[in-house]
Order: sequence, then structure tokens, then C-alpha cells
Amino acid sequence: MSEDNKPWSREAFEQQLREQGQAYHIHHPFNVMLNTGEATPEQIRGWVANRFCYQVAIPIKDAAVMSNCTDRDVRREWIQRMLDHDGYEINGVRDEGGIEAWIRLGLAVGLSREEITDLRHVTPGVRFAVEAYVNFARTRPWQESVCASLTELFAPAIHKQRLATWPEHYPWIDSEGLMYFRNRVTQARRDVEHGLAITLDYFRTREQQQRALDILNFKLDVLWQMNDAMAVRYGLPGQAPIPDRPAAVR
Ligand code: AHQ
Repeated sequence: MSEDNKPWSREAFEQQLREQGQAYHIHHPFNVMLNTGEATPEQIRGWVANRFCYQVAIPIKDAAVMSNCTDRDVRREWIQRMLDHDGYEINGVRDEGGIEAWIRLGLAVGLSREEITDLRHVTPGVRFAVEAYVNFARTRPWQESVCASLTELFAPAIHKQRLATWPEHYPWIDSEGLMYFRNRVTQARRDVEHGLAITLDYFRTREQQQRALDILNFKLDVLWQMNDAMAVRYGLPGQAPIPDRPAAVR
């Protein structure tokens, strides 16, 4: 078997996955603008309102993973992701969940609950990228969707970057609004540990390992495209925004 066809060792495969972080949306100019203090309140409100479309899709995506997953042990762990986002009240223990925390972020940046939850500000490019991710999870083997979630290998860094920079750059945003990012640092680490073990176990041949890298790059495209769409709609430093398309008469 030529070197090119030999499977990578578990460690080398993990390293290949981690190297995809060079294309993570932490490096997108729109995110750089947000986290270096160059964003206007309108650009921040646009980002929060558009990212809500992604946040509410996560438990839908995870329910699609669950519906395809025949492994009870995996489902017992995976369901925690849905609870983290939707919240829960079990035997008197209550957690409002990440979606509610994201709404609080929206209120803290000056959006109303209604304009967040009715998705009126979501641009077509964000909507299509989110739908591509949900449809991937609905139609692909559950192990491939687990692999797609591994962009969260790089997520603690971006949440910590926001927590480190937003209070200084945007003192007008109540720090309570940043609770979502605080919670995600530990949740993302726990999710990635589970998802990475499944991925390293499932993708064994070199061809399968290459497929895993391709899946991760599909998800990196989803995140990158959301930022592209927000940059077009809300502008970048020195780049004028392009207004919403005319509202269809519904
Ligand atoms: O808040 C995020 C989240 O709950 C998830 C779930 C996970 C998945 O299943 O694909 N990915 C993800 C991400 C969240 N936040 C993004 C951010 O930049 O705030 C990062 C994103 C990810 O890295 O995929």
C-alpha cells in the first residue's frame, strides 16, 4: 500500500482535523471587525440577529442526528446538546438554555425579542448556509454529521476572544448578555471530546479520513458563508453595506 493510501494514525488524523482551523471563521474579516472593536452597534445587532437563525437550527440539526443514530449510547450523550440549547426543567432542575441566552444577548445589544425570534433581519445567504447544514444532518449518515460538528474544535477560542474583547470595546452591552459565550466554552469542549472520539473511530481508511476533512471543510464553508453574507449586508470597515433585497409581498 503506497504512503498516499495508508491510513493516518489516530494522532496524525486528529492533527489533520485540527489543522483545518486555519479556515475557521475566527479569521473572517467580519469576525475580526467584531472582535477588534471596529463594529458599529448596527453591525453587532445584525450579527446577533442573523446568528440567531444558526442558533435555533442547532437543536433541529441535532434532532436530525438523533433520528439517524441507531446507537443508544451515542444518543444518550448527544441529547445533552439539544437540552443545552432548548433548555429544560427536569425534577425541579431548570436551565433556560442557550437559545434564551442568545435572545438575552439580542436584548443587550438593543434588539427586541420579537425582531430576534421572527428572523426578519436574516439575510438569504445566512438562511441558505444554515439550511445546508440542517439538510446535511437530515440526509447524511449520523457519523458524518458528528464530524461536521467538529468545527467546535476551534470554538472555545472564538468565545473566549469575544469575552476578552467585547466588554472593553462595547461597554454599552450589558455583560449579562455575554452569558451565552461563557456557557459555550465548557459545553463546546465537552461536545468536541465526544464528537472527536466518534470521528477518529469511524473514519478509518485513508479515503474515509479524507472524506472527514472534506466534511469539516463543508461546515467551515457554512460558517464562512454566514460571515460573507453578513459582511455584504452590514458592510466592513471601508466597505459600504448592500441593503436588504426588496421585501416580497407575502
Ligand atoms: O454556539 C455554537 C454552537 O452551539 C455550536 C454547535 C456546533 C455544531 O453542532 O455544529 N457548532 C456550534 C457553533 C456555535 N457557535 C459558533 C460561534 O462562532 O459562536 C461556532 C459554531 C461552530 O464552531 O460550529
